[in-house]
Amino acid sequence: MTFPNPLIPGFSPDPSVVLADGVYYLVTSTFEYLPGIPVYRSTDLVTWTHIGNVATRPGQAGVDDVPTGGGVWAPTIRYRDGVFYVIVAIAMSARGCVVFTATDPAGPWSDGITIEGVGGIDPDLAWDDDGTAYVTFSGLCTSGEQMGQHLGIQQVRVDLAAGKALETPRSLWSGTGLKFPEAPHLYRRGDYWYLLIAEGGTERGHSVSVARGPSPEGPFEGHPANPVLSARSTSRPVQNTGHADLIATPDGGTALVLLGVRPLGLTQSFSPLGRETFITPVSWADGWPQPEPVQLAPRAEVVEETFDFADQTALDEPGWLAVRAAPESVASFTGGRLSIAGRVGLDDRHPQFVGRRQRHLTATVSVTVDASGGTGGLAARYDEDHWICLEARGTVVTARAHVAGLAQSWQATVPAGDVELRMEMSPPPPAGFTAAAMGGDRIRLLAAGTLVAELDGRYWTAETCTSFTGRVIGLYASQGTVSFAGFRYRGTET
Ligand code: 6LW
Repeated sequence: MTFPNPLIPGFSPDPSVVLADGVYYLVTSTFEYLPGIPVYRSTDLVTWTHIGNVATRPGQAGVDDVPTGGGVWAPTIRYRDGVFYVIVAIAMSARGCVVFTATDPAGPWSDGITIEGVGGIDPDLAWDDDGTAYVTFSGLCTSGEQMGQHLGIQQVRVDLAAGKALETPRSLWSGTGLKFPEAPHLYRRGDYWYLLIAEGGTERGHSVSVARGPSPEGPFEGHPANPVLSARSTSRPVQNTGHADLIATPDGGTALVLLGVRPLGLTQSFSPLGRETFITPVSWADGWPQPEPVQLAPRAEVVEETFDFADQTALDEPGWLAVRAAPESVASFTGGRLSIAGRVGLDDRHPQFVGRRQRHLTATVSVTVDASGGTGGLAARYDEDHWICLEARGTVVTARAHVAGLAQSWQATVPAGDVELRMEMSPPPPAGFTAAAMGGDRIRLLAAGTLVAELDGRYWTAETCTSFTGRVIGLYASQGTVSFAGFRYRGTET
């Protein structure tokens, strides 16, 4: 089979996928954003629909106060006896390792039960023939002097209903010696149990390694040719490939669904859309999986989305996100418009912002805004330290760029009443030893059709922000009440 790549573009890290009764379901990480854990559905592993989210109600994810970069890390989705399970670590939160269940993956999902005794990240869930449930995870010290130290791949047998580990964690494997052995997944195939892991860290060293053993508890023997996949020290267009999950393809083969980035510029340095989901075919030799290097194959399509806020269900579409809050708690519908009451700026950890993932390197996003009663407009953010916006207030529009405490602004005057704010993103020029060709994407900020600022997007990328997420573009207010008549997104890779 050939696949489009990225498979799920834009802010879609740590994918996990399951096949249930002939249908594929895929989940990814969301960190401090809500709703948490998007669920994508496909019947052919090629075309995916975002059908819902796991954490849609207050308290399920418990990310209201997590530090930036914390929250929902690396969910695993599995299916057994008519029930879907999502197991996930809520990092830097008391929620810990949580299991959600649902009979319909579109939701609703359960409130989630914490599994006591799993100390780490990236939990996987697997069952052996007699129904024993195993949680295999990446041991990580989360407090004290050893905080942040990786302890290798560990495992516990668990009682899922009681939310308890049935033993103290056992060490399974520490990988080949590359840093950060993490993202374990455990599978049975033929006579072996396979333990797939990521190593090398989630940046350019990211790699996939595999071990196998006679039982889910091991002992595990590593593949002599590990890592079986890595883009490190290559010029491949898809870098950071790792954090993978194995899946059977519709034609009877195997594929690896995994995380990668698309770094732009002459030196392949900056990835505007963050970590995305890719897929690559896997062959089997001597009982070992051998993934092919990940190919770049963007879909030749133009995606156009228009949200008319006269339709009060506009925010029900599952792709809307807000920061440490549910989108519907940030915005409301009044007078055929979406209105946002602003209290704090975009540099706050709880901004009044609702947005959507930027999913294409070439994208135009625009809104129609009335800022006669407040301050707000259109923003693109990675986190509270890294964002850009077009901020309307009366008849003045200010373009602002914030990067790690550095700030710059540009101003324009616009007519009173409704004004169109627009951001245009496009890849850098393809060649030439120039700052532009070495940089990130080009970002143009326009108000009422007039260019207010043009920026090098390198400062809002996976490599320059530590927030683990991607670019989210949307509407915000920082003071008073700002109303929006519509939101338009147009994206293409061609
Ligand atoms: C995730 C770890 C990783 O838990 O990054 O890329 C962490 N892999 O496995 C956050 O996404």
